[in-house]
Amino acid sequence: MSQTAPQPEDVPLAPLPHYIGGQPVTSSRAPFANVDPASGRTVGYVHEADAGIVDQAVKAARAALRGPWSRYTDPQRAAILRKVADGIRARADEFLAAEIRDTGKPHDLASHLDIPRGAANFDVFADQVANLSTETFRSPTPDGNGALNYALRTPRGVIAVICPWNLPLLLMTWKVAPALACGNTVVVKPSEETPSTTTLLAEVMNEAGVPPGVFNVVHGFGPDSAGQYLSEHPGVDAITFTGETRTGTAIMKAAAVGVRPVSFELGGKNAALVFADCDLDAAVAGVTRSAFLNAGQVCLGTERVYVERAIFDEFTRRLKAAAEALRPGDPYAEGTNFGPLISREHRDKVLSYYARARNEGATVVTGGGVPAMPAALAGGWWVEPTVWTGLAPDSAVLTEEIFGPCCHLAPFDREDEAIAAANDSPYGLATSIWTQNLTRAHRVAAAIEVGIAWVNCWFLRDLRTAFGGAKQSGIGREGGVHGLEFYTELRNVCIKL
Ligand code: NAD
Ligand code: 6OD
Repeated sequence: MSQTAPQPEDVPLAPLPHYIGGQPVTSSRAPFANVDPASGRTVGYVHEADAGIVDQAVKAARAALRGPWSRYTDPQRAAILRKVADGIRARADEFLAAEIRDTGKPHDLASHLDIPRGAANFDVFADQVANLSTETFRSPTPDGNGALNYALRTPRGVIAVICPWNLPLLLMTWKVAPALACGNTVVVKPSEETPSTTTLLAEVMNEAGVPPGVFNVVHGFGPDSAGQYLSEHPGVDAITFTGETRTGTAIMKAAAVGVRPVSFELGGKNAALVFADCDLDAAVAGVTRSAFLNAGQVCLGTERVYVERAIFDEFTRRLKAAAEALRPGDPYAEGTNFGPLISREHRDKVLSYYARARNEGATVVTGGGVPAMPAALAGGWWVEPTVWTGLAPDSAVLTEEIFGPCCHLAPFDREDEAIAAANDSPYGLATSIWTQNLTRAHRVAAAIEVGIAWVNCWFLRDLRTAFGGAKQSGIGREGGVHGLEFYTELRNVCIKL
């Protein structure tokens, strides 16, 4: 993948279209601006769907369910998904440029995580569906002849896929790949902040030979726009959503009409537990990554760190140094490893928590403001990586999801005290535990109320494993066969022998 910034003439001038039935489609609502978060400049425009466009997309997806797609065998769908993966890899530079333009994230991050994982998701779910089995039972009957029960997996139908902006291609393909692997059709609503890679994927779907109408894209916002119209549309059979817990609540109300199933990956307020017996270098590096990767805009990111008192001062000193070594800058520049926040609105929200922490008497170990950036980036949505100590446990800074590059460090004396503090949250997405005591690692991992517990690592993902949150961090699990449970319906067939 090249590391050259795209030239101005590469910036699309025509608004990005929706994709319906394999064709680009425009709409009559005024296009909305696509802003580069690194510079604050408008770099393109995007068509916004009205209710009629969403209806068209859902009908195209429904029609495609009855078309050739319904006759593809599992291995045939797997083969076509592998072509989609290859298609992303063949156009990796375009995906990379689009993702960086939409998010401002460093080239290094997008080229190592977002784009390769976007492709890998199709390979993984191709493997999963090619090896999928169902249960059979030979059952006793009163006449002694018995009966054979077996389960058939059928696609759920038209799936609405509503996506966030933080890892746009990665998180969208994480849903689209299993949905298509199971024979469903999809209508995807990317975030209004990051419309580009989903639109590019529609082209790749066509190139890979995915039948028209199987993959549809509608652009727009949430309320009174594409998101609401899609989640309320009666032609949608199931909704998979990643985003804020509050948005999930609105979508769940829409899904209640028609009793449609949902799969939700929602917010978090994740805790790291750092014990005095940890490998300190690894723990500092791991917590630095988990608090500041993608400028803290990772649902799995750490905003609360509990550190055993014996190493608290040393850990704080080292985390401060690591935060101060991060290099914000041009996403394409050598050495840039810290990007901007996604939007002015999100920057204002994060800065409001920075102000609140100061007002509540936090010790600002580092950061807390807006970095001085060179002129070309001065209009972007930058904030400093920030570390606090000294806040009361019930502070909003410690109970609400900020989704920015910041974390609070608090000392603890006993393991049970650290576990209780970590669990004192309405969220339960992920945790990371740093210790070299294996027995303690198993004990603590079992005691923390989360969907994902990492020991001596963070965001180390095997895509076949279950992914999802406890409490208000989600409903259901995606990943591996667990995702396939959501994207299929089981039909039991009972044959009297
Ligand atoms: P968001 O909830 O604001 O938006 C997500 C999507 O929902 C967007 O496409 C948006 O347009 C749409 N939307 C908004 N209101 C809607 C409505 N009323 N009806 C239908 N659709 C609507 O989330 P975001 O700001 O894009 O992403 C950040 C959030 O996502 C954070 O809370 C983060 O924790 C969460 N997230 C969770 C995971 C996870 O796996 N648990 C992963 C990534 C992000
Ligand atoms: O790695 C994944 O599979 C995944 N779903 C990551 C989510 C990251 C959230 O921001």
